[in-house]
Amino acid sequence: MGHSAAVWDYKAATEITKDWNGIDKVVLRNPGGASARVSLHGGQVTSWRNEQGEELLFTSSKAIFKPPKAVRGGIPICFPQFGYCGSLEQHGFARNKIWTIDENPPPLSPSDSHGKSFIDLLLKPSEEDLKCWPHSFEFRLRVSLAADGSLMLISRVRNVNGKPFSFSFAYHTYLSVSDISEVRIEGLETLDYLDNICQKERFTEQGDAITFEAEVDRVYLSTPNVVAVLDHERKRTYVIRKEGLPDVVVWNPWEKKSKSLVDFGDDEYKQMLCVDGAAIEKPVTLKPGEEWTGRQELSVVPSTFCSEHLDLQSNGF
Ligand code: TA6
Repeated sequence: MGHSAAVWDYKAATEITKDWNGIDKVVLRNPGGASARVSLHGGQVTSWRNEQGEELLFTSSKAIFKPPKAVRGGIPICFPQFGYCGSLEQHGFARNKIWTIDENPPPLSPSDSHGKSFIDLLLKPSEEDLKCWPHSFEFRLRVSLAADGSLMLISRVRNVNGKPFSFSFAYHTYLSVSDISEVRIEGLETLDYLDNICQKERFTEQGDAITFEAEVDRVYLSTPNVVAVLDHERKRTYVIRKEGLPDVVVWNPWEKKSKSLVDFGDDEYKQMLCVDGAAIEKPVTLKPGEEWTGRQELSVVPSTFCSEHLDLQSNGF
């Protein structure tokens, strides 16, 4: 590779190829050898690797790579509806659509570009979409990989409609973990959550970190902007920083639900955990011309970097 960081040509480090369905996919690289892959099918991040080439996102060995169905893994985007909270199909239609590359996006702050490999994608509703969700929008997604290997997703949804509209949203983030029974989440203690296993009944989380010994399908409410997922066995901590996303979805299908999913291996629940920055409880409402931004940054720190240092109370960015 022979590039020193100083002259690393980030633009050249962004490669566009085609997958076997002939759909464009983008590969982002950084000077240290980390990489990320983004498919234009759903604007879905399908891979995020560290400098050692280790995959940090889970993808099922049974995943179906046949559009329009979203691939079981990576980071599908739930928009304009999370789950079945509305009249649309589960998690909305954005994850099933073919996005385009946005050659001339409205500017973001310089720190969102400087020293990063990135790609800008755009989704606009088709005639078909407008029939089931009659609201004109422009959804701009920037995916960027920084020199420290962190992965940032910035979504900007603009209302280009004549009337206000509301939507819910989630970055459905499939994290790869060593052994789910050894994983804990810090930052959601004592918070209320809606339990999707109990008809969305509202409960309050105990005072301790969240651990896993059964199916979990919850939406944590009014969460801090930093949450940590500690994978002791891999001595790795995922740090999730977010903005404009008050809720956090936590999902592990465990044994029984895993068997009901065609594109998911029976035992794969042991190696994955979904922790999603989301806006669900209070849907986002945009007046004509208004724009919403939702940011989620994923980074990995060694587990020795214990949560006290993570300042889970900080405002994220
Ligand atoms: O909360 C996560 C969730 O809504 C679960 O209920 C489960 O259905 C999961 O998403 C996966 O959804 P999918 O439509 O991708 O099978």
